[in-house]
Amino acid sequence: MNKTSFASGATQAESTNSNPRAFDLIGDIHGQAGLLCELLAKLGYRECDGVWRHPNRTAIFVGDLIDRGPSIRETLAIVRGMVTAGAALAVLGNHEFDALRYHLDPVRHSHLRTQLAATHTQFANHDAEWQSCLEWFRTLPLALDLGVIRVVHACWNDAAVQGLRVLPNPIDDTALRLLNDPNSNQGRAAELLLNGMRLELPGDLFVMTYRGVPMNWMRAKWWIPTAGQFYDDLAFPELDVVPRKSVVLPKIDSSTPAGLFDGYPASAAPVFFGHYSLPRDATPQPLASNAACLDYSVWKGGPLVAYRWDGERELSADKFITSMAE
Ligand SMILES: [Mn+2]
Repeated sequence: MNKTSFASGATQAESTNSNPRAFDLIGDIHGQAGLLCELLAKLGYRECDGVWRHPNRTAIFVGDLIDRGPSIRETLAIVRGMVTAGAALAVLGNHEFDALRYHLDPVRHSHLRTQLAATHTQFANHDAEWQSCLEWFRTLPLALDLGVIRVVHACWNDAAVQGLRVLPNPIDDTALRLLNDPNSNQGRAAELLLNGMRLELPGDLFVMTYRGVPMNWMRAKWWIPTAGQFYDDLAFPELDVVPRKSVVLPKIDSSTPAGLFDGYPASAAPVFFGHYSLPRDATPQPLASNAACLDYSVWKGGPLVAYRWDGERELSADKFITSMAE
């Protein structure tokens, strides 16, 4: 079994570009190849022999390439072509992981069929190509630590990243089953990196989703230390926790998973992620000096968002670049 590092950057970060401080981080695409081409062109990438490249920069995709949009095959062809050619890096998104586990056991994961519908429809007469894409998903790391920056689909957590380093690349079926087991350490780590931090809400608190459905858990701002915060100040995207301002999170104690609720240290390398489907009309900006989300709901008509990183430790709102549907 090939035990190359699964989640570290050192062995994953092989690109033909020798400039270690010129990365373009690109948010969740969800099958919007037109917006992707427009964004790449805006960033100065050009298509040459079928591969989009920049002469001295590397693109990094934060995952969620598939599902929902009209041109999923083309999106995968572009991104995969860039990664294979060394013009880009990519991490696994929860949608790619869901595709892998669905195909491992379609009966057990029949609830994922709706989510995968657009992808399956568009690959309906291209089965060999889809199988090949699934094999490629197995080669994508769950996290990239390049030293100067970090990239993950939803949430960076040191312990979770460390715990997944020993897994094989490509992910074999045994490793996939482990990642899919919610009771294994690897399963919990994968859930955290791919779907982010969830907080169960105490008592009769609930969150109202944008669909008007009340839920007793919420996605939370993992880059902020949670102790002493109100639940409604930690909801992300910002939703109303009902009733408002009623419960403060308890202090971290020995029963709290180590490192989970400590926030993302201000001294750590900038971290880039997607996943959170932020409001499409929001102005892209960093969430902290060293944390930026690049998902502004492209699947709901929002912009495709990139961050042009040139070595800065402190991220800046003027370095977000977007492409928008007409
Ligand atoms: Mn996602």
